[in-house]
Amino acid sequence: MMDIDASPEKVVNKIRRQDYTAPTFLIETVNLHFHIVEEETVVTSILSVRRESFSSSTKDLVLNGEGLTLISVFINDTPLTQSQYNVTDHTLALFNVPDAFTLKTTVRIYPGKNTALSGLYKSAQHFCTQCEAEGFRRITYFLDRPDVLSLYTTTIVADRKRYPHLLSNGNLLRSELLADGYHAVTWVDPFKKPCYLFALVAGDFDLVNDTFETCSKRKVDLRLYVEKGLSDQTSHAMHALKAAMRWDEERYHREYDLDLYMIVAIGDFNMGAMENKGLNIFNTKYILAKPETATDDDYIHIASVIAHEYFHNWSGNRVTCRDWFQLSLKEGLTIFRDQSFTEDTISKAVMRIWDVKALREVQFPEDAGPTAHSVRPDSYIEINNFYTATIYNKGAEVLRMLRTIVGDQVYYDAMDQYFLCFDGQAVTIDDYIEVMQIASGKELTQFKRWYSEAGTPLVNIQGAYHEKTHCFRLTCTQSCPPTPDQPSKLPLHIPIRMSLFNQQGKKLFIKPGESECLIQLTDSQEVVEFNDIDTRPIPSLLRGFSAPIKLNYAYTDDELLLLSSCDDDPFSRYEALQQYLLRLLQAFIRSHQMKEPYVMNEQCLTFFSQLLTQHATDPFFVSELLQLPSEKYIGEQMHVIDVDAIHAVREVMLLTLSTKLNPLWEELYYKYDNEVKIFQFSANHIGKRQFKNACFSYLLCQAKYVDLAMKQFKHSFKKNMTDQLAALNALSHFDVPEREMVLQQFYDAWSQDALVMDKWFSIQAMAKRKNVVDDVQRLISHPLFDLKNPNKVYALIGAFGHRNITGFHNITGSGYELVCAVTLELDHFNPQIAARMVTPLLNWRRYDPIRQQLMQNQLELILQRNKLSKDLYELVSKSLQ
Ligand code: B3K
Ligand code: ZN
Repeated sequence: MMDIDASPEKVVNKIRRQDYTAPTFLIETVNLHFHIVEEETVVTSILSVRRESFSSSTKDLVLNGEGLTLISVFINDTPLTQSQYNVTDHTLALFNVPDAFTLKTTVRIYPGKNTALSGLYKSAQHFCTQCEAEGFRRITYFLDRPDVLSLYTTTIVADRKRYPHLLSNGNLLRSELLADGYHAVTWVDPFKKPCYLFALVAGDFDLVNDTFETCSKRKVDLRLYVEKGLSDQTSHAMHALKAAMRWDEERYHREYDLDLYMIVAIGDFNMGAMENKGLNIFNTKYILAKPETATDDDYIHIASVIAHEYFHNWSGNRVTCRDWFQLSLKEGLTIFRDQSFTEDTISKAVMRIWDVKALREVQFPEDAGPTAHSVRPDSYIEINNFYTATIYNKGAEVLRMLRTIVGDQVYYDAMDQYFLCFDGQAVTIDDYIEVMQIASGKELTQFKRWYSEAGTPLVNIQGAYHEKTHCFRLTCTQSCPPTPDQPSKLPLHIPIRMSLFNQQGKKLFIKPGESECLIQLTDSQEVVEFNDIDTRPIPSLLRGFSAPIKLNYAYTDDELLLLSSCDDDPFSRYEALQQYLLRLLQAFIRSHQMKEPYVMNEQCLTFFSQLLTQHATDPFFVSELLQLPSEKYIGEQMHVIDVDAIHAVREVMLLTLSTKLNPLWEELYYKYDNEVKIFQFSANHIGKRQFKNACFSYLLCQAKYVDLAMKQFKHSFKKNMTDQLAALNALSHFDVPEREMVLQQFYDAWSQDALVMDKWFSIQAMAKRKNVVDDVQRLISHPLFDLKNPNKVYALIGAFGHRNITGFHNITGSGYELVCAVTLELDHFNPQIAARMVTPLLNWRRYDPIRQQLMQNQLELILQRNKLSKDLYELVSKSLQ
């Protein structure tokens, strides 16, 4: 291993939370002028600057700026001489400035050459921006930090034919025609904002209009801009937007504040979307949908991202973050809000299960690995590395716990207070908790440890029933494993919702009239007693997944199966069955490793067949119950992740369920196929389709059903992407001529549709095939693959590295080599995407010695690269430390 002891701080700058100081200067107004021509853009900025703190020893103003060519700099209309300022790669320092002044700078930038997709860049023929976290400094010199809030006026000048739509934040002030076919448009944003929320778009789009009447009867124009010819794919997004606007009024009393809400869909975008004030910029993936090209999952994710960005208007924009360590203040809160929205509008049960699955498969491993960090981190090298599942999803879970602890009514009242108190300000997580504490009258000091301690807590609960006293006693012990820089942990405030069931599956009263209670753990060990319990009960613990923890309770198999059929909390019912299945799989894995035979028990088969008779009550929920624990989740429970054993036994279990219950799967498949013949986007139809395709995928464990898959492929062709993709996916794992045939047909039908082609790439990257690495390598050279387009990289390389466990971890190491080679290439031009690709390698210590060595070799290769980005350096060096 190479010497990486040369402390990272010396190599690159580490930013620490404790070093925060308030800005010495504020920028009250910002007047921007963009002159866009093909090869370059000239940006003139006029800032009214005021000294805020007189305590600083220096009279200089240091602005951030990256990759800018400075043309001129004036203070109060006087050009500065060389001795009055200094420019470096990252700053513009102005010496000895007055206490209040107007600063005018003019810079030249090259959006067409901006491949990092941060700042102002070109996507297809359009210009667009991405400023969060630190992209604004790539547009003009500025105090690029979220606690500098300013009023913006933006004028854009560009060729009228090529760029008929010139957009920025706020309301339109004027537009005028200029000489030589140019036009100028000026926007004014009446709300103060940090520069990360600035946006500009220039291009030729199809425009879809709608309106929304707010709760106080104001009319808001809704505008959706998409690539020419795609306006037939916008109705779902528009519908979701209006639903989200209404929901936020009703649930959180938040009304929209501008006359205009614009969304622009862009094909080249590093993330999902961005909440710029009044002008959201979206990845096309989270806007465009029609039944023949988008799956039900796509529809659901679109609604959730649309809602997420809309909700940011209050949680993020009106009340923003003081510094980037507070990122979860807006992201955790907004995820929690969008999760509640999809729970209310799609399915409470299934959305909760999906959210917990995502947390366990992505956030738990992150929290147990070398890049583990707390929800409010203490330091970072590259802030873009901190848009993580911990900040987003664990952050959301922390707020969900808070709501459980203070109660719904207090929570929503406190949220009103929060928005009222801090409107127009940049605040901290402490400020937020303070509001909750005052509103609830509850002491939340210990609860705040959730923000400072990394790692997933483990709660062991032991139950003891005393026949004589009719007392049921639970002994709860909490602990949390060490994480980087945090060798020992203090106990957390953990809310555990629970109920008791008797052996017949009947829910018991814990107190008169109450059948559920909330245990609030605060010590390392605590005992909770329930009296007057007639017979030994079965506890249903952590209902609704009331805390982001791992919980152990020594249930018998029968108890788990009883809860799986009787628990009235859908999450706990799902969880009981998952635990039962996990146990079976773990036993199979042990046998597999000892080269001993393993057989499926009858009890499980009987349970599944009974479950299948309950489809009618909620097919969507039942389709979730039918899912086996994922390979990732099983792996997470193992000390050394044995990818081959996990895959082998899981496949055996799927095949056994498939063959043993064959008639049932068939019967139900045809029944539901018939019921959803005509596509409808409704919770009811989605549920039925999910159920039908769950039956379908069990059938397709057997090669004899290839014909059925061909039939579904043919029937759904150009009609229904959910069914189409289910068929393509099923066929992609078989070595049969039909596989090539459908891949070709799919390609021929959709080669012009970039988003559908992403699916085509992903399906092949995720196939359970021995030579999948060769397929991925070959697809990298496919004419439609483009390393510069993030969606393509996520679709092919991301799907392979993150979602094809056996393919990526194949024992030759060729999967690792491929991903590392692509990562290094990406790092030359888009470090943010490179950092996303390298993550499946970071937890290398969890695997067997051979794989460990192979992964470590690749990581070292990356670290040896000259001119490595801060993004990759931070992740890889932490991983190797
Ligand atoms: N706030 C943006 C994420 C920006 C990521 C910058 N690397 C989208 C969102 O979370 O809503
Ligand atoms: Zn967000």
